[in-house]
Amino acid sequence: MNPELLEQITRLVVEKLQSQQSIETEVTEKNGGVQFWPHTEQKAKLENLSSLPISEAKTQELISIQPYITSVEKTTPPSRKTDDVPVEEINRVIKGLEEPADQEELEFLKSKTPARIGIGRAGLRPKTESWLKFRYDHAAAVDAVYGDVQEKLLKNLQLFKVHTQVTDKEVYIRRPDYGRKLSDEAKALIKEKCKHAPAVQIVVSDGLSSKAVDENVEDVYLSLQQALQSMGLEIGTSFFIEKGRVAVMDDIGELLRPKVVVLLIGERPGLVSAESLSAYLCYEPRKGTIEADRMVISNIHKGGIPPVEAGAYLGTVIQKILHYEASGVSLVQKEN
Ligand code: B12
Repeated sequence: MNPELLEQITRLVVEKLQSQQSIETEVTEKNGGVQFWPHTEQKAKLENLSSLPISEAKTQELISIQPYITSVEKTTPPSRKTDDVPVEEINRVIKGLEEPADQEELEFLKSKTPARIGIGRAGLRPKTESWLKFRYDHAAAVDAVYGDVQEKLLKNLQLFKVHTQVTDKEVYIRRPDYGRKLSDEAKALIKEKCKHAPAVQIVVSDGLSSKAVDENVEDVYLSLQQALQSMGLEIGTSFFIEKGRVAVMDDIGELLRPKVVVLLIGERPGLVSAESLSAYLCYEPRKGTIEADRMVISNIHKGGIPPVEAGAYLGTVIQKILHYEASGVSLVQKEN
């Protein structure tokens, strides 16, 4: 992506999120209730903010949240060979129920979820096209779990690679505890190469979807870097962990003693998206850190939270974590 455009987008998003945050703080202070993270309501908030005096029109043009995928055409990946398939076949929308009792209500319900509802059936079985689509999505999910992150991507982002105590993917799936611990070689390499005790340590891991990393990490990582730099926050030496789990951040905390660890990791694939990325955050993670002290921004992909926007948003969350010296439930408690 063009670095200037990236910087422009990051600046606009940070500006917008900061004004959004001040509005939320006002509302929360008035209501005095529990404050929830707003990232799942992004779209509605963006619409409501149209009267704010920041360069709205520009931002709206640059960032758009994609609607749920509903047609065969939109889910056809670019790499799939389409030369020998008629265009009208590719563009055909899965029809689903042929004579629903209430067409309008069904359309309304379908517009609210990416789940496979109202897809009809043929006798006792699913229709052939729904069944094929299911098989296709299932295969994509399996590929995402078993695949490897592209070396080229790691090279481009200058991330060196280390391993957990997991040897292969079968062990990874059966023994999550091994994926939460760094190997001895990894510990030595990290100690040798990384800056000690930075404010923010960014780590990338394939987790349960290498596809999620391939598709999204570059944009999230670059916009997160931009956001942190613009806030004057010190970033440590980033690296990649193969076959990692979320709690591996505790080992990283012990080794490097950063204030905040941000782990960009592939999510378990569902049948809607196999390329969804999460960013898990924790303030001073250590051995014995409880799950409630971690937090997550999930659903980062082109049909969910756009990666560039997620990177910028993460920057503002990190700023908050550093300010309150807490993350997760402890952060919410301190904030209130
Ligand atoms: C699997 C899963 C779980 C499993 C994790 C089991 C395990 N050991 O793997 C179980 C059922 C225990 C679970 C529980 C919860 N989950 Co959950 N979970 C997921 C799911 C489907 C996949 C996560 C994943 O792939 N992680 C990556 C892999 C590599 O991580 P891992 O190391 O194998 O496992 C760790 C993470 O999964 C993490 N984790 C799982 N859920 C959550 C939620 C939060 C808030 C945090 C901080 C961490 C966390 O805990 C695991 C152990 O360290 C996501 C959906 C998604 N699209 O991401 C929802 C999701 C992350 N979970 C969610 C929620 C709300 C929860 C709960 C708070 C539910 C509840 N009310 O109790 C709890 C919190 C658990 C915690 N660790 O703090 C939400 C988070 C929403 C948000 N953005 O804040 C998601 C996005 C689902 C959703 N769409 O609502 N979850």
